[in-house]
Amino acid sequence: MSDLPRLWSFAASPFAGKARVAFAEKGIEYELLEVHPAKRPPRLKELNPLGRVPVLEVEGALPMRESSVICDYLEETCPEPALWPADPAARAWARAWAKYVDDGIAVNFFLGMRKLAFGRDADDPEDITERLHVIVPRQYPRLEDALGVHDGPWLCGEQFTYADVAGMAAAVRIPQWAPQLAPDPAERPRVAAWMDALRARPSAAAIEAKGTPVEA
Ligand SMILES: N[C@@H](CCC(=O)N[C@@H](CS)C(=O)NCC(=O)O)C(=O)O
Repeated sequence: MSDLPRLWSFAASPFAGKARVAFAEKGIEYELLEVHPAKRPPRLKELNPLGRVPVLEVEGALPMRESSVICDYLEETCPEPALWPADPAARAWARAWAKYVDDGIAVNFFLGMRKLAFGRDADDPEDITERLHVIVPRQYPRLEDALGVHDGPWLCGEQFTYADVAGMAAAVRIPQWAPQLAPDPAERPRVAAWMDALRARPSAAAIEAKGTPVEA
């Protein structure tokens, strides 16, 4: 086993994807481990009692979970390039939009896809995917306004931040998996341009990254 940080992940996970994009943006070398979402190895549960990815293992340190926490750890241990604004008020703006994108877009879009791929829970309504997916475009008007504050290209203007990293998985996967949910460039030009710009970054490739399989 190498001394590189180890990221537990699976390719379709938006939150593991967020961590993978952060590693790519920082240019940090790491080892990527791939778990099967339906067959999670016991070691993952040891590292994260919730059994969720992403989890970051660093030699000699306690395991780290929660994508935003992992991003903060990367920021603190590898400050360049900075992915949070230096100004505290701008940083607060970025943090709030990162959370909005996580909760409003990523959770609803990817949970809807997961229900489609792995089936509904017993108490889910039959149209659970549609119910989750209808929430995604409802976020676009607010995002359109937010992107207008600095006039793009990113949520904090010229600086690419974790608020943008949070949108990368959806920007890559929506056109592949549910193109009907993509923003209409005529109606939401800034959101459409933002997603185009996200997909054009080299770190977008990290959304497709699959690691070394870990058997359950
Ligand atoms: N808030 C967490 C969410 C993590 C999360 O929901 N991970 C999903 C994959 S995207 C997962 O492993 N879910 C499995 C489960 O809930 O059982 C984060 O940001 O890391």
